Amino acid sequence: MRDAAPKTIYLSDYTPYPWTIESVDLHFTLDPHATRVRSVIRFAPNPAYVEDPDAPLPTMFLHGEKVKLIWAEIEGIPVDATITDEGLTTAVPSGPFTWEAEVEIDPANNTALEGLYMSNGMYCTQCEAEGFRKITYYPDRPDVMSVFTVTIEGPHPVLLSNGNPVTSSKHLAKWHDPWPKPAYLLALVAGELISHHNTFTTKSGRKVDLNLYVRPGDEGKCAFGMEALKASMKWDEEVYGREYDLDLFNIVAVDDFNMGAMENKGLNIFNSSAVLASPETSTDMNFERIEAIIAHEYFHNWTGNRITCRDWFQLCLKEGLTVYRDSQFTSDMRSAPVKRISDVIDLRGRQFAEDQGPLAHPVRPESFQEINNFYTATVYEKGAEVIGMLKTLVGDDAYYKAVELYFTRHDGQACTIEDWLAVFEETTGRDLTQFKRWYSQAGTPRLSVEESFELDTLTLTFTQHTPPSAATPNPEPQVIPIALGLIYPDGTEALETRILEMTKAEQSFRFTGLEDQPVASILRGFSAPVVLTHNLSDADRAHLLTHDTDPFNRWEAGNMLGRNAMLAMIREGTAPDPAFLQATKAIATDETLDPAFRDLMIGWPGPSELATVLHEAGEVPDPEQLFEVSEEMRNAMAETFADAAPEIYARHNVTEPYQPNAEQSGKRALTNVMLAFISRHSGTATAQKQFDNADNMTQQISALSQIVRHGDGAPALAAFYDQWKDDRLVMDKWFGLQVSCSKPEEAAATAQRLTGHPDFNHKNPNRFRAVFGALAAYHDAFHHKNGAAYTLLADWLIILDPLNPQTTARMCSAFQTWKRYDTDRQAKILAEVDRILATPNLSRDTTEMLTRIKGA
Ligand code: B3K
Ligand code: ZN
Repeated sequence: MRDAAPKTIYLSDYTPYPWTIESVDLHFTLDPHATRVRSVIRFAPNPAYVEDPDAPLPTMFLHGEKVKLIWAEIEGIPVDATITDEGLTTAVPSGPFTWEAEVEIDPANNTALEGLYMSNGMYCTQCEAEGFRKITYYPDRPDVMSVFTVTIEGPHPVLLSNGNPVTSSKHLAKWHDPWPKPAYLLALVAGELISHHNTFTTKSGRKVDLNLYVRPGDEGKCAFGMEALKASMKWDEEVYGREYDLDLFNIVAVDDFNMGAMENKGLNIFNSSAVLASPETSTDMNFERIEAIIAHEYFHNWTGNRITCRDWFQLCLKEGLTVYRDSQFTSDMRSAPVKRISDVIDLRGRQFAEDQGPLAHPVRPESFQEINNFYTATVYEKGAEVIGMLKTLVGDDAYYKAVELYFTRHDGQACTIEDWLAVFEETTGRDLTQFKRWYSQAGTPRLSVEESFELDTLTLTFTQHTPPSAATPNPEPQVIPIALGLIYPDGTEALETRILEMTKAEQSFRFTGLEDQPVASILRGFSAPVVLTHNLSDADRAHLLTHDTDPFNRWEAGNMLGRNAMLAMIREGTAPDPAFLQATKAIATDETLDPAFRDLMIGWPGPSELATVLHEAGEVPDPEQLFEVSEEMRNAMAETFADAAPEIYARHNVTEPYQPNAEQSGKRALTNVMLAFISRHSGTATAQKQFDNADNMTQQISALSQIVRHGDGAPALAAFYDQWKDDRLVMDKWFGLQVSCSKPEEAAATAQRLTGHPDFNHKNPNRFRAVFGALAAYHDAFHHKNGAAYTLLADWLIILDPLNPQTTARMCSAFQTWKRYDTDRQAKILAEVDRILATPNLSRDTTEMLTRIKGA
């Protein structure tokens, strides 16, 4: 229900909870529509809150939503409570006391997928951020940590909760988690599940049982996830000295899930798309994502669970750090440059767009209405960039020393960003006051550089400026670590990477003793999340493209050449730049380079990134024109690669048994780009052959997309459907592909047609996102001037909101870039936003998102 006046919560209002909780006992008696939850909770006055232990305590408030109270007692005496939609208030004794209660909940009708709900006959939970209050009455806030014992009664063969099993008999299981935790980490699973089992021995010799629980039929998709888990456990011991702390680690795959996965203590719950993998059904990208998510959730055991957040404003404390840790892991397991480049592409695509629009907020927001709306690219990805900058500034040794101090000092606590920064200040003696602006200021800093060279001295003068936003009207200069190298005209290195620490609005750095004027390679490794303006000539960029020793900046030089080529086509109507085409071909055919890196080097900015760049420059992007120039570039590339593409394709086509490793997936990525050129230039015979012979999803689906784009897609789509109709994860791909391979003017109609398909189920977030995520991500289609995609998405958001506010609200971000476009498109988007906002009883989640998107 929409509140009459939605409440805004402020970071500055934080106060500790008046009680601590010594222990929590929960007893679940499962029933689809009438699950009973009995709770026994031991409260004691919190010394951090009450100055005078004899002073009367305030009345107690417990969160509780959509729970039916059957009875409640304090110290055995029935409670006289005031109950609202948000919780319960009652008088309590002044000393320690025991609360006992029984409530009833309805998991089968819980379509929001928050709290206890059912998915394909199986019970599961999702409690972060504020879902526990839909299970029972409780102080549902992360700074209230306690030891939980959970008993589950139900007719299911598998009954799971956090921690270690205490007793288990037919239809009853008791679990105890010795580690104090906030309620958001509680988990329960019950169902007919099959375990894929393995073990891991920790560095101190503790043998840990590992289980991956899946639905019958999915047993063949567990091996990769299990290996990824073991690799993560080993990596965290080796790199961060973190050992696992229970005898058991369980992962459960669930089909209906609002996000990727959840780090519940000892019982991670995963969207099946984020854990189930097999060569036949998963692409290389799926494998890489699964490995990263398994690592991410596992790493939360220390960064999130053992040390959690004091309040939800501190979300980046666990998420930024854990994303940073999982990116380190992927870099170590695969190719570090490829990982860095992909992360930056993603950051620019999602986080920079967020910062550029009405949803801009600091890494640590200062207010919210619905915390689920703040699981954003800014909190996660920019939050990780901030950790990376800190490490760059203090150096590797100091970084690991500070993190070690953080682990020892704060184990078992609910912490803040201040606690995190303090360990760095103490370890290094640095004052991080200014650095902290990265947490408190919204917006992407613009960094520009002027160069002057005299005799043997190069002077670089940097200026920084962050555009004001509603969240941060008066941004101040940030600490920017600028990784710099210098390359002489003959291609040799004049200066190895060094870190310039910029703290002022304008700052100069001098480099003397140079033999010749070098080309500056600035922001190596993308050392700070800023927009850099460096007016290099195309010749200098080509020089860096060939000679830079930093792989990121090598890629960036090519990326900027591509961007300039695209901008010239847009602004001046020129043909695709032959120099860019040839430089791309030279890299793609350079057999000394890693195929994965070559694959990345063949790219050029897509329509969405170009729209960001044009908006930044004060121009209005025209989606139709962006589509046309992108097509023109693809045609020119296909022509340029007319001879090379079949050669590269033949040379790198992987025929050995499928392995999801970096080496093979790099080759498949490269050959699939070549397949796109071949199909565009010479038709789909090669693609059809690849489609017919493929023994893995990467090759099958990339061939299918070429056939749909450039040939007669219907028979191949039908064959694919027949082959995979019983595999829901592959069917998600089938749905998504048809939208993204449609012509821009037809994609909305395709999506609409697909919503009528018997296999479309809007209640399943994966299927909903397969269709509408694909539509929203397809720039030229989503923003087609006919406005059909805006209307269709709005229609379906109105349908989904009463069922699943979280997924609805998240999808609303498709509208966040509305201000970039012409007045006609703006009006069309705003009309849809208003239409959704006018829906009676719109959720708090969606209301907040759309109100912010519209702006003041
Ligand atoms: N911590 C969870 C995200 C919970 C989202 C709640 N809306 C997964 C993760 O970041 O690891
Ligand atoms: Zn996380």
